[in-house]
Amino acid sequence: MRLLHTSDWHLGAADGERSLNEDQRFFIDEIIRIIEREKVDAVLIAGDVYDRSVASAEAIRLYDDAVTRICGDLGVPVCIIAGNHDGPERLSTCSGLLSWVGLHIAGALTRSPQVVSFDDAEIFLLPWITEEKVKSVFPEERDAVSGIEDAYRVAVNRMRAAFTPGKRHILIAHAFITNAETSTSDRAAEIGFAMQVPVSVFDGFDYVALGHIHKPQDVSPTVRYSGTPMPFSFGREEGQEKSVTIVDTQTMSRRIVPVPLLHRRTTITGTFSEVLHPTCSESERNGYVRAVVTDSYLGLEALSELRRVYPNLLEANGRTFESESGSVTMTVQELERLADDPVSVFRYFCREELDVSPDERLTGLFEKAMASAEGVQA
Ligand SMILES: [Mn+2]
Repeated sequence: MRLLHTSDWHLGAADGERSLNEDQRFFIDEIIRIIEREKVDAVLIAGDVYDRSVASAEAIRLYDDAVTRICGDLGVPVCIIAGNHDGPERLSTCSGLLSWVGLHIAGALTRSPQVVSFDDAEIFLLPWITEEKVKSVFPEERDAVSGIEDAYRVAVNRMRAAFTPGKRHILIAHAFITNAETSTSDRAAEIGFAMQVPVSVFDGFDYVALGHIHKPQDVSPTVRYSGTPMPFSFGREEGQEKSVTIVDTQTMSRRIVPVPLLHRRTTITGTFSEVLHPTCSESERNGYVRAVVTDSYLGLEALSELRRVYPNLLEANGRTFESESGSVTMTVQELERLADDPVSVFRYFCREELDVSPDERLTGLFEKAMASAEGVQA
């Protein structure tokens, strides 16, 4: 059978105040097109379906639409595990009932392995776990578990003991494997070494479909991160091609199928004049842009000039007065918010143009002047 492995959809994610719903709707359509074109028999989503444990209404609509089309319209089963961003109970609402129609969801760890059986393959579902979770589900193992690696060994050993001989054994998991390469949007990766597990905990499976790390990569010949279907950060993720992985359980060969993006992500660096006259492609200019201006301070006028060139500008970074070499990053929303609050504009002006931080007396005088100007207008 042909399995499509994807992960980290982070439905409901935003960049600052910019909603990414449109981008997420776009990649869902693309993935559905790939499922049809590649004649996929089952879809594996390896955690972080949602960006937050209490998902927004719009995020739930996206999810509902995606699984209804895949499971319902196409009749292709979907196996989902909860990642660290998902609310396990919310994600797995009615999971017993939904498995009747081919939507298999593992929200929280259970004592007996959660497994979906197909003709030639068994798919084991291991949701995001912590050391404490494993100790509470398997109290008899309490003394044997010290650290996350032990916790994984306990959970995965139960699965290996349940293998049906003669079938392929596939695992879906959401974990930080030692030496995996991270991106800026891998927030959980910052938790550090205590959360990392060696790849050897997954020995014995024919394929491990991982989620959690956003860059697509092989961790071992049988263990792979599919990566996210779209970039969520500037920096290292800008150059990554996003994709899904298709695994053939007969040959255990796999193919990486690129997922096109609605908006690319690009950092444009240069003097203000260079940034205003970019040499980048149209798709980069019209995508999500971070402008890094090396020779001037950015105010509202500069921002509106930048926006004329970059319709989807998300971040602007300019020089600061505080130190000669320093720079200050502001999201577009922060700069826009300045426009709604005259006192903030005044403070910004004093800092940027006069190199002083206005004290209370000065801001008080400004407010008085504002009030009297408004009085004149009224
Ligand atoms: Mn995660």
